[in-house]
Amino acid sequence: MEFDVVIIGAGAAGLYALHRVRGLGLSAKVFEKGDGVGGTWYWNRYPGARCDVESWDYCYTFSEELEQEWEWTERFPTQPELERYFNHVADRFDLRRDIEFNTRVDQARFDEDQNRWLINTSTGNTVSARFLISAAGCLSEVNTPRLKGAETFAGQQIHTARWPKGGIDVTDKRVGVIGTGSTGVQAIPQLAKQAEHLFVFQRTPQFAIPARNRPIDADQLEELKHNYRERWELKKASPVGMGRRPPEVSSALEVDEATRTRVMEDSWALGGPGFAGTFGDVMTNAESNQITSQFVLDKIRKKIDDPSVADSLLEIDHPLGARRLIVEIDYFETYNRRNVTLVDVAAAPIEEITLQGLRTTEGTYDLDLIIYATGFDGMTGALLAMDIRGVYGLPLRGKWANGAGAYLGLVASGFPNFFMITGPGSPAVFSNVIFSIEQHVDWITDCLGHMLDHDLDRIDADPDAEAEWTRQVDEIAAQTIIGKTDSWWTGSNIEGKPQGVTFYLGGTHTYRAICEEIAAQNYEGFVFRSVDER
Ligand code: NA7
Repeated sequence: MEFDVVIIGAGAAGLYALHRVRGLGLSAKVFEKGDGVGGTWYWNRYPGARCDVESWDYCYTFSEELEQEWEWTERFPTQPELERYFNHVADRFDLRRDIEFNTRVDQARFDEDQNRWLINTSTGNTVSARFLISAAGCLSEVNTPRLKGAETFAGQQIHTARWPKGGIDVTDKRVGVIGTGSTGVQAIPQLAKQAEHLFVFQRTPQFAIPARNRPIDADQLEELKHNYRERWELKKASPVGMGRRPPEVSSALEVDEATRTRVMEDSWALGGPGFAGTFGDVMTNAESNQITSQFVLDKIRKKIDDPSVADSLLEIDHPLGARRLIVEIDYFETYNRRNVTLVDVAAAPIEEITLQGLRTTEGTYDLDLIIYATGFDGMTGALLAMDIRGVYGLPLRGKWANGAGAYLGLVASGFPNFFMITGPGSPAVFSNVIFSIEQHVDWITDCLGHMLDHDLDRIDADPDAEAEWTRQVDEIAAQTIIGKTDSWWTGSNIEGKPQGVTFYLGGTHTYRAICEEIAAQNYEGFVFRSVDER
């Protein structure tokens, strides 16, 4: 089978890419390894799973009709609601007929002579395409640590991103959760309500801000719908693609203590991920960060009854925002329940999984179910899980052996006609990712339109332009607190992975302007070949 475009993945990125590519009159096929659409929101079905970006920001903006007809029901949408949304989008834009479900892309090779990509799938088929677009996702390759003895465990073990559709009944079960990142923090309060006993194995305590989730009533919905276009302008001007206004105080240090406290109280009362922007310099000024961090620690401590548990939860070794700020609902209060035990596995590391449960250096825990809320091989995991080969058979795994990068995060030199949506070198997950996805898809499809209009049949990135872009990405990351703190953002959660921030931290508004400028400058830094040169 031959297509103009093959798209990998039917999540938020793949669905929109398919819609736009069709608009160019190109034939397209999407391969999706799951049996439904939604990507992240298809896979992450664990109890409590919800988006920690507000529904009115975490949605497509490309269709005003879609905005007007879809009715969000909560400030932070749950996984089922998001899965319904993406299914609605797939149906509304008639996308399903070009999606092949239950099909993984295993290998993609660029055939120099044919100037086409040859794509092998898990169903044993090979198809060819002029253009290949990865919409494989930044958080789709799961990370399950290889713990000694895991294969001997008599109970059930599951990664949160592989939670079964029918759910898991934890009633009367002794449940262990490994991991207290965004996922663990969402799942733990829900699991605690049902489990006979819940053991939480925490290695690194983290900051978490109350979500202050709430239903959206009819009046608010009306207002939201009325304001979508205004929010769109705000999102475009925002460094993280969110439709909220910039902080009223640019630095915690430039106001008196009373004002500072008032601003922090207001921000705390508002809750949600915007807390990192309480002051304009929380992420860049150590003193401002310290003041804000201390405020949060004091607030959280008041929620926890047992002071020693509070100590374990609050011995945080990094500045606020240096790891992805967690948004929580009833998380800290959950440790006041009698059926919940916090186990500090930094102090007493996990030694092994046994037939009956889990053993740390200080104790044994009998368990019926072990839940790995241990995250993902972010940014590059899904791309490198496939065997992607560019010119002269160059493997992407080889190109990125010492660190991943691509020109604008869109095209990796040596991999012609291959675009990455939210690839390494773009703002990707350091933003309202669905808004970044739209920006990438729009840029890519405009670029394809340019190629069609000008009889160009190949695009690649100039290696020098790519190297210079990666240098800029690194330089900006080195100036931030993020680059100095271990987390999945720096790849430190995956053994053997090259360390470093692989996303552009200069702000999505700046990034968008750069992408637009480069396109306007005849796609400076990209190398095209015209049909006549073949
Ligand atoms: P994260 O944020 O990577 O969190 C994973 C958690 O699992 C974190 O607490 C880890 O501790 C812990 N972990 C991982 N391996 C181990 C082992 N071997 N032993 C003990 N604890 C371990 O993933 P999430 O799924 O929560 O969130 C990912 C993103 O999804 C999030 O940032 C949002 O963007 C949505 P560690 O911190 O490494 O000590």
